[in-house]
This record gives sequence, structure tokens and C-alpha cells, in this order.
Amino acid sequence: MRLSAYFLPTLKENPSEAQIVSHRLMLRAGMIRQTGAGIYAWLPLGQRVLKRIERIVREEQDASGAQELLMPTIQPAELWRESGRYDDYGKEMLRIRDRHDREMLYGPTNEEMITDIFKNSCKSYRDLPKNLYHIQWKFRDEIRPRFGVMRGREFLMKDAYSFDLDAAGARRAYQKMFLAYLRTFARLGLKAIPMRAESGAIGGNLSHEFIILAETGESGVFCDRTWLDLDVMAEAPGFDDDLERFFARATGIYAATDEKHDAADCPIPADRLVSARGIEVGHIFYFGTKYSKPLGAVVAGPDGEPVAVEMGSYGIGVSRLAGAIIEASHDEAGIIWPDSVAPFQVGLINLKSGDAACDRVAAEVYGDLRRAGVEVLYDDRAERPGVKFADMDLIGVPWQVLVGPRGVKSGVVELKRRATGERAELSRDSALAKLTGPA
Ligand code: 5CA
Repeated sequence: MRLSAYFLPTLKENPSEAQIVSHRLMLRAGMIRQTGAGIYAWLPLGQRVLKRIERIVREEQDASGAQELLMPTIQPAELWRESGRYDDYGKEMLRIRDRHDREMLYGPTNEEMITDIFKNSCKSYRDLPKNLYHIQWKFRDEIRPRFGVMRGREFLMKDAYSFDLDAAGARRAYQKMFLAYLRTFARLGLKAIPMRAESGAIGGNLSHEFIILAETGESGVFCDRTWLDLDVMAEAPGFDDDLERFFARATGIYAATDEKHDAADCPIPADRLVSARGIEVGHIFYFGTKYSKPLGAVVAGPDGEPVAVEMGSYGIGVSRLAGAIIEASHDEAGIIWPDSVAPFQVGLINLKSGDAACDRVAAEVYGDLRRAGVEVLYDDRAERPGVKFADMDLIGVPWQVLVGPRGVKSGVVELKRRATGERAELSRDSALAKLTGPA
């Protein structure tokens, strides 16, 4: 992509409405624009990041055995009357009437709808287990939308729903999602700590939130110091392995949200307890028959007797993650994208646009990289080098390739790693090999 043609409205000044760094940087880097309170348009750069996050989330859901479908954003009120949540949900639910005066709503979550879909097609224990998920926009009329995409009113969520014949099956489904979540967040370059949590409006009694420690986080959390240096992924099994041991290990190291933490009843000594703030990027729930019973999701068991299916639900805040990753990875100059979610892999800077030799070499490097399948943002604008450096650092592309008059003469380009600031002069071929070779 040539930057001269790209829709990338970066801002030089810090927008006054943004209180936390990720919100500031997302606005400044031209990733998002607010269109209403807690509602954002994702501009091309932001949309690229969102798609990359989605892809990793999807790959890990698929690897765990969950199957993707797509449910609508608009739901009939009727279903929520059956579960009893239509009145309970209160003002957070956006209620709508169609032209026939039928009551509808913009879904804040999908337990009712998926249970209805499931029950209409699955009638036997042989249809189990199933785990169905989608990645779809949600609306919650939050009292205090804030921090940009972190607490929006409209936001993108991955929500999965598991169906099992009995509690043991449901526990395995829960553990699979638990593992899929740890794998997902690790691939996103994040250290997410699973914490015992309240199940709130979703219900049930087994629940974990996945929390990224960050000063700007909205959740108060407590955890064992051990978590700070632990790479739990080093011990992670495969999806088909026995998950009990790993689950026991990962949930055995104390971590709880402030709603669950009780100082008087804390299992670890005070000197090992860390009190911190965190961002909730995922939340999983086991709630048994809370929805299957009222909605009639019943299958015939092996003995022919009807059994209400055991369910869990599993959410990841896909749009929130874009902000969370920035909170975890930035510096004074801007965003530092992990390679796995970067909107472009390489930012190519022509230090002297208009100079025939620089233009030629930069265009050739651009062509070489694109042919090798690398996603490149080529800054071909007639701007000063300082402006180009600042913009490329701001948007946080992991590698920068600098083409300038001096290097062009001696046949080299400069390669800069955004995260460390390290620079090296390399021949064009070596630079290309490095950028297209194995990571
Ligand atoms: N049905 C369950 C699981 S599928 C559910 O809705 N869980 S949730 O309420 O915890 O939401 C799942 C995830 O969505 C949260 O962990 C959080 O990362 C994200 N999320 C929730 N509310 C918002 C919001 N207002 N803005 C951005 N992300 C949000």
C-alpha cells in the first residue's frame, strides 16, 4: 500500500477526550473514529488489526474443536422472555420495535439464541458434544462507555457456547476453552492470567476472567507473585491430551478478581500477594442447565430418558483486545505491534521522495517485498524524513526499511526494528531475506 493513496488520518496532537494511552494512540494513528458515545468506526489501519486479531481467535477456536457459525445482531424479545432475562437485563439492553410493533433487541450476548438453534436440531445424546461460536458485534448500553474501544457500547465479541450430556463433559469443554484462551492470548503477545471471577448476568458458579495486568485496567485483581514470571504456556498440553492436570496447575496458583477475593480467606501469605489492576480480555462460564431448562434444550439420553443439556459460554473481547495490546505494548513514540497482529509487517520509508534514484530503489524494494507476500506500507509522500519517521513509529509497524540517497549510492538499505530501535545497514538482498525468511 502506498501511503500517498492510503486513508490514514493521523493526528499530531493528543486528542483531549482520550484518557488512556491506547485510546490516544488509536485516535492518533488513524485506527478509529468515534461516531457516537461508545461507538466507533474502524478505519483501514484499525480494521486490519481487528481482522488479524479475529484470525488468531478463530484459528484457536477451530483448533479446539469449536465450529464457527454466524448469528444475527437483532434478536426477538420472545426468546429472552423464555429465559427470564428480558426484564432482568435492564437498561443495558437496547430494545427496538419493528414496523409490526414486535419487540426486538440488539444482542448483548447470545445464550438464548444459540440454545434455541441447538434445541431445534439436536435431539439425541449422539448429537453431543458440540461447541458453536461466532464473532459478531454486540450492543450494551453501558452507563459509562469510556477508554475508547475498551468499554464501548457497540463492540466485537467472540462468543462460544458448549453443549454436553453431563457435568463431566461440560467440564472438559470448559477446560478446552480455558486452554484455547491461554493459547490465543499468548499468540497475541499478551500475558493473560486466568482469575476466579463472578459470573454476573450470565449466571453459573464456575467462571474465570482472563486478565492482562495494566495500570489503566478497570478491574481490581489479586494474584500470587508466581504469576508474574510464570510462562504457563511452556507447560500447556494439546487439546486432545488430559487437561485436568494442566487446569489444576493453572488454577492452583492463586488469582482472583476483587469481587471474588476475600482478604480474610486468602490462601496465600500477604508477602506473596500482588494487588494490581487489569484488563478483562476474556471471560468463561459454566452454568449447567440455566438456559437449557427454561428454553427446553433437552436430548434423549442413552437410556431414552430426557436430559437437559449442560452448557457453558465463553467470550473474548475482540475489539477490546486492540486497545489491550496497545496498553501492553507502546512507547513514547507510539504503538509497538507484536508481529502477529501488526497491520503491515513492513513500513518502507523513502527518505527523499522525488529523487529519481531513491524513488527507483524504493519502488523496487516495494515490489520485491510484495512479490514475496510481505504486507508493506510504503511511505512515498513528499514529506520531510522527520515526519515520516514519526508517523511510522506512531503506527507501530514492526520493521522499517529506510531508503535514502547515501545508501542508494552504496547499494544498501537500513533496517530498523520498531520494538528495540535497533538499526542495521544491509544489502537489499539481505534485507529482503531477513524480512521474508523464517521469523
Ligand atoms: N456470554 C458471555 C460469554 S460469551 C459474555 O457475554 N461474557 S462477558 O460479558 O464477560 O463478555 C465477554 C468479553 O467481552 C469480556 O471479557 C470483554 O473482554 C468483552 N466486553 C464486554 N463488555 C465490553 C464492552 N462494553 N466493550 C468492549 N468489550 C467488552
